[in-house]
Amino acid sequence: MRDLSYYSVRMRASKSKPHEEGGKHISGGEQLVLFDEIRGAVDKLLHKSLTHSRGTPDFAQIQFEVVDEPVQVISPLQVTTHTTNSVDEGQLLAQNLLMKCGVPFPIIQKAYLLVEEYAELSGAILIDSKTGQRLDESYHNGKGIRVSRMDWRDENFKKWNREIAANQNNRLKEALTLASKVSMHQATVAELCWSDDPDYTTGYVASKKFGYQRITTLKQYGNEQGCRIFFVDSSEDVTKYIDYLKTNPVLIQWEVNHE
Ligand code: PML
Ligand code: MG
Ligand code: MG
Ligand code: MG
Repeated sequence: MRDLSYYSVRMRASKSKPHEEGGKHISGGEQLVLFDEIRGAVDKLLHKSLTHSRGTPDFAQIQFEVVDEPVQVISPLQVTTHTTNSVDEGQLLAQNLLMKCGVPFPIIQKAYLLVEEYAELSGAILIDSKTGQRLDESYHNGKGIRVSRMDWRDENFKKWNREIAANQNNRLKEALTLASKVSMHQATVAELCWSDDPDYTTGYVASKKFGYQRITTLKQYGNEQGCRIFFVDSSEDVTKYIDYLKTNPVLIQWEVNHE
């Protein structure tokens, strides 16, 4: 009988040393595939790790494991793109969008201080949207939370891309997949993200209510400091929230009800 289980395939690559010994993060990647697709997924992730604008890795790990829980299928967030002409304009817009999502301005200011402090983390920082306190410090030695076990199957993504997104790139696919999984959880108030890749200045503010709001200039070209922050409703159980982010398998599917 054909094995219909899903497998989580993950990659992380770093330079100088492995991440846990303080090496520079180069690249990470997630796939959620069927058994017959594992080889192709490993190949894609290997290619990603070896051809990255943050540098050539000298450490990489690619692993797969079967996923026991049922896979949840969700729609991608709706995407809106704002073309901005400067980092100041982009950042101001990001802050306004965060406030619209219900994050008070003083908390946003606190979050930006943490961004400076933790710009080298490869995982996401969780911040209490009411107090600005960091919530994930006691997990994973404070190295940030890696959202895992999510994907968007190529065929469905290509269809969405053709009909909705006008030729977007793989980065949008990966970021929108992650943001859609994250914003699904009721503890997420909003996510703020921009890339740590020096050649990519687009980032976004995402939330269930306002969707995936892309902003084309959130940093200067050439800058390697990235940001991924989840503003969290801390009246929810944070340990369970982190478990959801790390372990609940999610597939994105456009037009879930029409296929
Ligand atoms: C990343 O590079 O990991 C984050 C990219 C965020 C923006 C992707 C996009 O919408 O183009
Ligand atoms: Mg993928
Ligand atoms: Mg990156
Ligand atoms: Mg779980």
